[in-house]
Amino acid sequence: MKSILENRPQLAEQIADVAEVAGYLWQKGWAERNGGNITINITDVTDDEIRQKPAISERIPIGRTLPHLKGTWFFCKGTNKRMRDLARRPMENGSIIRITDDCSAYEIIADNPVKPTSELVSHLSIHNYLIGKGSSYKAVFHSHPIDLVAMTHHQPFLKKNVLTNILWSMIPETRAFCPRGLGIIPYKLPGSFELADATIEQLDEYDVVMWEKHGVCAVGENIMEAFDMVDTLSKSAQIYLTAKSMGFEPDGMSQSQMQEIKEVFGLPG
Ligand code: 2HA
Ligand code: ZN
Repeated sequence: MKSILENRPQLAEQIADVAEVAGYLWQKGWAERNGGNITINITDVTDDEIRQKPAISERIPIGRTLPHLKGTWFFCKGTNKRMRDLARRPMENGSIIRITDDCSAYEIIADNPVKPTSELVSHLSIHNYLIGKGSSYKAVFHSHPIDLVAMTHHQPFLKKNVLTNILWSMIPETRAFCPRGLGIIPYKLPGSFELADATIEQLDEYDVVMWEKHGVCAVGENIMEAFDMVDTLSKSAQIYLTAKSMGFEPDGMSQSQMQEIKEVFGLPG
């Protein structure tokens, strides 16, 4: 069977990046079994032929209407598919969908009728929010980073910006490359509208949010950028945990040292 990626180098490159990141998520132990999901808005790299492609699935309701998704296409990891399989065979473990014109449903158009991720309502609600505010961000991913999730099992860390400050203070790079910090969402049912809406609220302020006792959700210009932010935060979490396991509370950089980085790097916030 001919893949939609054939003779479409830009689309193929984006899917290759998703596959590369899927491999990292598996190698890092952040994506057990079917854990985690990735969606990217590929509308910019569609062509007339893609836009006219007939559906290969029925029309599947999203469960809500997302008006900013009119005329958009996404690549999505499949529900119940393994991240490690997405890494090796992205078009067998994910699919390309098009949002229907009434913005309340989607149809799969290629390559295989693989139903998208169980967190699709969160992902599409986030894409709808990003487009609505004029953002150029195209990638959303969710995974289960061990160190960061462990830190959400401690109530004092869940107060606003407590984790952000601990993680920023572990290494200058985290302050510099994750300048908006880390939002926190109290536990909510996976795949629920409540989780989707709470995530959107936090994305107004943060590019990376923790779902308490579950995982991380990050957005970025592209999938590599979104992954790099979580990877940097996870590095900080590991430094914190390593210091604790050596028997001491890490000092952390001071507020004035972090302020200096903010000024020198011209960081937002
Ligand atoms: O897709 O991680 O939160 C599997 C999940 C749901
Ligand atoms: Zn999850």
